[in-house]
Amino acid sequence: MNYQQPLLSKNQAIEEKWQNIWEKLNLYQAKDFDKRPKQYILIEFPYLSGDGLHVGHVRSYAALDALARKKRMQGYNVLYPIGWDAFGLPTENYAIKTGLHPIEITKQNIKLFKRQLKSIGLSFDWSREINTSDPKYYKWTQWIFLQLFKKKLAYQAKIPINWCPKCKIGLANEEVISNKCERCGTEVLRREQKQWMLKITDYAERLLKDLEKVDYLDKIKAQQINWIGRSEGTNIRFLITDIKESIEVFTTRIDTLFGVTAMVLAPEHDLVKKITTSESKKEVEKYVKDSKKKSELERTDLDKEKTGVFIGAYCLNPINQEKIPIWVGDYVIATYGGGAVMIVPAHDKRDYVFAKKFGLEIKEVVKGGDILKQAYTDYGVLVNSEEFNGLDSKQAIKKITLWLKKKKLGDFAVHYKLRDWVFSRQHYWGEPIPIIHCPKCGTVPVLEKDLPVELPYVKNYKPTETGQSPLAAIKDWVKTQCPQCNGLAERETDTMPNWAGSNWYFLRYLDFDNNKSLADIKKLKYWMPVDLYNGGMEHTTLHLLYSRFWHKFLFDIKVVPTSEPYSRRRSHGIVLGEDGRKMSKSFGNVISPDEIIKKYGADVLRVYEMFMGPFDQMIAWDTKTIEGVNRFLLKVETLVLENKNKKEGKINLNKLEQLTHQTIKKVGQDLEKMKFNTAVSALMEYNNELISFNAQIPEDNIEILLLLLAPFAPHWAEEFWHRLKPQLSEEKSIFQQPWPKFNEKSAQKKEIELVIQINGKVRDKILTPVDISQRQAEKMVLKQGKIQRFIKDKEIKKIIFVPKKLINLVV
Ligand code: ANZ
Ligand code: ZN
Repeated sequence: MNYQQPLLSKNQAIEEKWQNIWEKLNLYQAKDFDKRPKQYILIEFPYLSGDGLHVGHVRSYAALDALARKKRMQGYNVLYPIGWDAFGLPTENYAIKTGLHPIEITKQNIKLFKRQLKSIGLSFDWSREINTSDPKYYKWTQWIFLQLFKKKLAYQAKIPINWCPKCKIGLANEEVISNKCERCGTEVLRREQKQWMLKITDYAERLLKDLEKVDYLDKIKAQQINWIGRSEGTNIRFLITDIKESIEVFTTRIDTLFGVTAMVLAPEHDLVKKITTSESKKEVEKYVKDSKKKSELERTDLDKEKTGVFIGAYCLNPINQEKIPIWVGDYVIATYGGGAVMIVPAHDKRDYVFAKKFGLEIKEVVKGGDILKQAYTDYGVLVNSEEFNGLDSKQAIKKITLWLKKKKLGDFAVHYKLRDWVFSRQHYWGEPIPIIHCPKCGTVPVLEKDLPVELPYVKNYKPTETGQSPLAAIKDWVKTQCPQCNGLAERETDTMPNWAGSNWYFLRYLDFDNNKSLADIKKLKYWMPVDLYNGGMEHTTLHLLYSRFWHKFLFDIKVVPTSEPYSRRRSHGIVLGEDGRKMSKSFGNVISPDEIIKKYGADVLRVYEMFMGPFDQMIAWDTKTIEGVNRFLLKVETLVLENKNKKEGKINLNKLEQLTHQTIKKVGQDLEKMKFNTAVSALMEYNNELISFNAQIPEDNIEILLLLLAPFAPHWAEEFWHRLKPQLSEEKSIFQQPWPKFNEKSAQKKEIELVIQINGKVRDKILTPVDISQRQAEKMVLKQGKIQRFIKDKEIKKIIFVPKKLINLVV
């Protein structure tokens, strides 16, 4: 394609020149305790990899950079920091492949990312750079773990975990996508293993409720609400016949209690072994074994056929002492409610299918549908329910629950879908969990003064066949002294998941070299909460929820001053390949920012990514549009360089003023609302209008154009600011200029184009004052030579006047 190279890209040295000057001037350093109002703008720090930056990163970094730059110009003390999310599997896998040490790989990756970020000219405060794999950093990640342990929010449990046989690692539910390992795509298995768990469920209610306090995108809030999954209903106990045990279930529809015709236990339920009769034993055992191979998703998929086996035992319906057969069925989740479900085929879809398949009774107890055809799942009026007949479902739920409560057989209950967080990884490249196992004292925390527990050097990073982390093979690291009894003890060899370091990194930026606490409380008080946090939608139920949980915990132990970490959360859409597919090496459609910068310069890349589409929507890369952006910047260049040489002509100053103030208003407001694309198009329009005057325009207007452009195309704006003012020292940056103020009055239209029609046909247009009256308009119109020629000596029969729009003469 044939395009004109913009001046700046012809000379990349110009971009570098300004980057160096900005660095020398310390323009982007945030100042603790400064009197200006603070503004903490946070972008999710990059997860390091050998592939370097992606144009997807650039979209969100450049967007927040534009905001940070504008806020500085508006007089805010802006903190826009950056660091490295450095622990995790990709580095470890690369180490296994190449034999290089993860520390070495991390160093190389940081170097690569840093070079790329700097080449884009982002206004990060580099003095606060952090790295989660630095022992000085992870000392505090371990410290937080110890506090969680002391408050019993970190505990060990033997649980069925998702096990990736290829990575040889336990995965959290969130890391399993359609029953495949998120990282390598291998089918995930179930396996019992002792794991460290974090009790995020203790915070479920607050994580849900406090969403009211924050300004998150609606879809982000909705995802968190669903993930937490709060559900109100009734807990109820069914006594088992013959033995002194009972089954506890949770139901949201206790109004259907008289319609229960079976009980189904999860295969993992403790009672299954205990109460299965000898006739059913063989079949039940096989069923339980087979179900362990299935994923939760497979088990609960509504479209999959329901399976189950009668275990031979019965329980009693507490409301009428009816004998209820007990089954085992794998669509019941072991870890929700009580791990058992009372089956009401008439009023629940799954139960209906289950009952049809196994010939269970379908007993209608709520009127409203045709249960011969399908389950009736809505509320209605109770029937076949003895003393509760005639009540509507809502009343019945209350009354029946109170009845159960009185008999001590049940009560109102709230359950959450949220589970505790599996916090162990059997891997090398993560924070060691600071725990010591002592044969005498049990599980003992490492003393705080002994933190950090540093990762020892190993030769082989491969997880062991037993599934233990490679740390387990370093005998002299594992062997240690118990801090309580000084006896021989062993270190915990599991490490933390890579979410650990990213849970609290935004706090460390505020006090990155503090060795006494994770951050000084005064600094935290000054900067927190984060004013704006941007990151991917894929992090909504993982990182965003986890970090809110840790923050609330830190708030409870008085380490941080706010109960929520982020006041405002937004999300960017991903950048797809030119073919509309997700960028991926295997599709060969990955675009590196390096190649674009080489071809067009950093500012074209930045402006293009702001302009490509609405920020929160995903969008395909498009070379044509980038050419258009290139031309736009070229036109700015021409305007700046040639305005002085233009002849002085007649300029409609009213129109110019109006246009200027409308643009200031639009660009400012759109930036605040993160409508970057429309802000850029307003700048394009403004630029076109300035050119269209075809005469020399006042320099003020060009200054304003450059000031408004500066957050988007910083190098460009800075360079032309200085071209415009050759006497100005290079140390006087455009970014030290105040953001242009707009004047509402000036932005309002003073003149409009009135359309003149004759017999409904457009014949001419004239400029008139906005508030011109019909009589004045008539007078003006009839004076127009062109109109006179059309009318000649015809009689004007009627005049239609639409204020601010048109006048129509009927002749
Ligand atoms: C009887 C019943 C009758 C139900 C009816 C529904 C309709 P949410 O809203 O998701 O909380 N349930 C309870 N524990 C379960 C488990 N461990 N695994 C699978 N399903 C379980 O749903 C609560 C409902 O899900 C409960 O209400 C129970 O079925 C089922 F006409 O109880 B219901
Ligand atoms: Zn001990």
